Amino acid sequence: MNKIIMVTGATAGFGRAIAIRFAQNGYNIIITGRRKERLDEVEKELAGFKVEVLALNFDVRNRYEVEDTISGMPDEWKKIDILVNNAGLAVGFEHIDKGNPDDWDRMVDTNVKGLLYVTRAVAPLMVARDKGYIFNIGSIAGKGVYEGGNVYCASKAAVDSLTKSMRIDLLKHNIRVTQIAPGMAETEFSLVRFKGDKERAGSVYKGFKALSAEDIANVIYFCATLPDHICINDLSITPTQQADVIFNYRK
Ligand code: NDP
Ligand code: 8X3
Repeated sequence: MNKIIMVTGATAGFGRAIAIRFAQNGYNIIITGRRKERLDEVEKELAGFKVEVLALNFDVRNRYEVEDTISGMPDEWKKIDILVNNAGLAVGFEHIDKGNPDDWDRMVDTNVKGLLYVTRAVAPLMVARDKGYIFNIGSIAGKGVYEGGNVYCASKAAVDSLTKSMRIDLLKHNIRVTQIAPGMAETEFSLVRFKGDKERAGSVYKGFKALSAEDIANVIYFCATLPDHICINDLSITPTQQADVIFNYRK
């Protein structure tokens, strides 16, 4: 019986790369996302690896949709070995006095509440089997702050805090919990943050070699395949030319 991994936000970036990395290694995959066409494309791509794929089209911000969709999965898919809470985004870059509260809602609702809703639906399935592994995708922006990062940084600081707390709560159930905190990685992240402005998004990654989605997928695969008694608690991963959220060397 193949192991099962569920990856939220698998229609792009880290989520898609993580799904592919685990499919290459024989895991059955549950992928989720809002964009149905993209989900269908990734589903087809994964089927090429001769594994089972379940594509779930929901918005992590919608608590009832999350609960109904996950509780409605066929029983054989409920034996989730690994959950990757990856769906998330930054929207906007304004100073706090000029920020758009709609952008703030999107970030808090997705990065914090969405992660909680999915965890609340999946963790009991792991507790019932007394095993499991949860990865939360935080950010180095959750460990330090930068100008204009305000609400995004706060949402990722919440992920940092929740990860530590979940590890304690799930300790007696043999469930590993790891935070992955990346620095700058070239995905659709900046395109979303700058609301479709390709030039501005592209300029974020100029003059140095950014991380790729595959880099993050490889690190997660490494953690997940360590012996069961080892739990990597927290990993900050930056490009070599990025020291932290402030210092970044560009040629
Ligand atoms: P992408 O924009 O490339 O991918 C984001 C994914 O999240 C998409 O699949 C998107 O799918 C999904 N998503 C967003 N909102 C929702 C929602 N409400 N419900 C369901 N799915 C949603 O960005 P990344 O791959 O870079 O980002 C993945 C995670 O990594 C995020 O949590 C981000 O904050 C974090 N991160 C990114 C870094 C970077 O530099 N790229 C660095 C540090 C952390 P869809 O739109 O189809 O719903
Ligand atoms: C994204 C990383 O440094 O661009 O979470 O904020 S950073």
